[in-house]
Amino acid sequence: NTPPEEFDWKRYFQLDNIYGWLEKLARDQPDVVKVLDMGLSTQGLPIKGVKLAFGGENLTSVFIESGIHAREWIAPAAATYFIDQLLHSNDSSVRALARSQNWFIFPSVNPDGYRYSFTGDRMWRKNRQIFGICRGVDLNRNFPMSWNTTGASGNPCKYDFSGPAAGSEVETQRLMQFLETHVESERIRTFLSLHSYSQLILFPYGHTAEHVENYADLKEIGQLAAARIKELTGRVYKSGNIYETIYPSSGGSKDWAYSQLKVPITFTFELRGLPDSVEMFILSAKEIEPTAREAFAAVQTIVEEASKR
Ligand code: ING
Ligand code: ZN
Repeated sequence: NTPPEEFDWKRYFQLDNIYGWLEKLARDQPDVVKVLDMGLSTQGLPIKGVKLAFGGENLTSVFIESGIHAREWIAPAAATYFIDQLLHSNDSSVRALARSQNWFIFPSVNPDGYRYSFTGDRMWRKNRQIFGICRGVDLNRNFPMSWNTTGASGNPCKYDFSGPAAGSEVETQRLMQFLETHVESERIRTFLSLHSYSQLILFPYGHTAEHVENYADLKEIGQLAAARIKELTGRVYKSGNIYETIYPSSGGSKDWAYSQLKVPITFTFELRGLPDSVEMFILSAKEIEPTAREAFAAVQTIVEEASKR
């Protein structure tokens, strides 16, 4: 096992290494970093994350969920980069950003799937729940928001199986419970989820082409975030609602957070690569740092812009 001192953004790390690093951050800066545990996965792994709080009264919070799909390894890697920047960047605008919010960041909310993508099948996406001869629920189709209406399968052998019922999976339940119990007390006003690939900055809805009430704001913020990335690394990201920009899909975490919990600013990132390129889910480790860096700049834009509205 890699000692947490050797954690970096030059290669992909397994769950134990990520958790070991989070624990070390909390030991190093106990006044700022708290390790949180949402509870156990289907196979009994803890779902750990951190709360970063530099102090300050009545701050709003940003919640970041990552790794809900196992094979999208860049997502947990980017989440850990965000944590590192928020704690250690010397850039004054990043320091101000870090202090302007409390941060809840969970790098791997599907730990069973993530582990299996290292030990069994690199292209695994779902959790590892057993259904006869097939396994796994697509956790990003399992939330109780227009559950199983479009862009999801009722077949447990398919990659987008929505589960036997809305909210059936313990990983979904842990995430919902954490958010339900913290959304008001911690004033969570921004919800972000990290995925790959496609270079998109997506907002609700996924189940209908109907525009959300604050569509104009989300569209504008998303476009500013994409412009920030273009300026920083030259990469082209597009922004829009899920339904019209990527594909119809139901039961996603962000649609649930937006509709049921009324979190007004919700985005899903689809990080690097592009469809039909050489690198899609299997993104070279050399890409971790630039991908995470551009995504973090986009997060900064989103949080700063949202606070003006
Ligand atoms: N894409 C997302 C997926 O779950 C998405 C797109 C995002 C759908 C948010 C619904 C909500 O299919 C990938 N690559 O996983
Ligand atoms: Zn995904």
